Amino acid sequence: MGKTALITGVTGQDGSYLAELLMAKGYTVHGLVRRSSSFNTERIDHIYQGPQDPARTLVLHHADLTDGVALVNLLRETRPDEVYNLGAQSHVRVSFDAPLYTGDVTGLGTVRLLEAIRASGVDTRIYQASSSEMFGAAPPPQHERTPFHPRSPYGCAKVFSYWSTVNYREAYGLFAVNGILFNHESPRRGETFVTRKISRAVARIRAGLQDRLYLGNLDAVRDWGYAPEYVEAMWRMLQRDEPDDYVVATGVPATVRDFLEAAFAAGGLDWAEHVRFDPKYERPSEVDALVGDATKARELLGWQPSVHWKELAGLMVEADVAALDAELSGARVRIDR
Ligand code: NDP
Ligand code: GDR
Repeated sequence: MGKTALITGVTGQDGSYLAELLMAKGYTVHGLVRRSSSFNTERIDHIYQGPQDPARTLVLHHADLTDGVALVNLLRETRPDEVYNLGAQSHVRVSFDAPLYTGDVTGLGTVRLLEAIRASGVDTRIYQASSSEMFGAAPPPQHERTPFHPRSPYGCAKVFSYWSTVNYREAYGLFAVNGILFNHESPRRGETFVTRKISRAVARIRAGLQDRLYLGNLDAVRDWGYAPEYVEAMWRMLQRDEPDDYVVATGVPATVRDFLEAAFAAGGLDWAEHVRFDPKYERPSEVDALVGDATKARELLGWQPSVHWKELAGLMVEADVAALDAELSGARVRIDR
């Protein structure tokens, strides 16, 4: 019998890559999908199997991280060997506009899930999607022992979730781990995060559908990796003999301006001709520089990234150009990279 996993946030960037990875390893994957008035399963449509398929290995369930009873019921019903908590209000800028909602989903949602594990009595392991945003103002390079100094409601909620995960490990002996992941991107990245906003704009400017791109702070330094490689690290953390916390990062810094320049160059464009500043995209408090030291993940998980920011910019532009070309030529496109 293969293993069973439950993924919250299965419809998101990471959830979709993780579901693919686990299914390829022979897992049956249960995905938590929240109710939406329009379809929100685009990233997993290509691996979806209908409820009538007797051999299906991806099963979707409606629930929500704000609904603790639904989480208990879901745990009892699916009895997973592994739980991956990727669900979150994950947009940092939006968290300033919706701080309570962000705290509820991104912070308390984790405790609801941890309590659901306890209440259901299911013997399982849990991965918590912690973030480099927890380091916030702490200077780089950041590693597992760097003190947290979050700079947004999102970062604060993630710190709460981080410590709750550690606390359930210490208090109840739960196999609970934190992956402290630095920014990771892909052609499936949400369209309002800066890398994807840029790669989509390059494709649209080339096609004559858009002329200007409005951005905020171009000086921020980030450590951008490739999402499919990062979900592999999540899985490896749950295969260890002991639960622990790990930084996952490339260690290679770049500014938003660097990424912008590389992406526009990949599309044969000069960014300065098209990009304009809009203060709307600035944050009330910014995280200036995140650069991770993933030595522990390399040594204990044997994990190493191979894709860095410049190559990432190129592959994201290539994917958005191809997707737009196909869309404009009338074909239906599936983002399956
Ligand atoms: P996405 O924003 O792409 O996906 C977030 C997922 O959470 C979506 O499936 C979303 O559903 C779901 N979700 C939102 N609200 C709720 C809710 N109330 N109940 C249940 N599910 C909900 O994020 P990523 O895939 O990029 O990131 C995955 C996780 O990793 C997140 O927790 C994020 O904060 C964290 N993280 C991400 C990093 C990155 O660089 N990508 C770095 C470090 C941490 P829907 O599709 O319906 O919106
Ligand atoms: P981040 O990613 O905040 O690091 O959080 P995002 O891509 O939103 O911002 C990165 C940097 O770019 C600057 N920026 C802009 N950002 C956006 N979104 N839109 C703009 O127009 C723009 N202009 C400049 C930002 O100020 C920032 O400095 C991501 C999310 O995936 C989190 O969930 C995750 O935890 C962290 O990465 C690690």
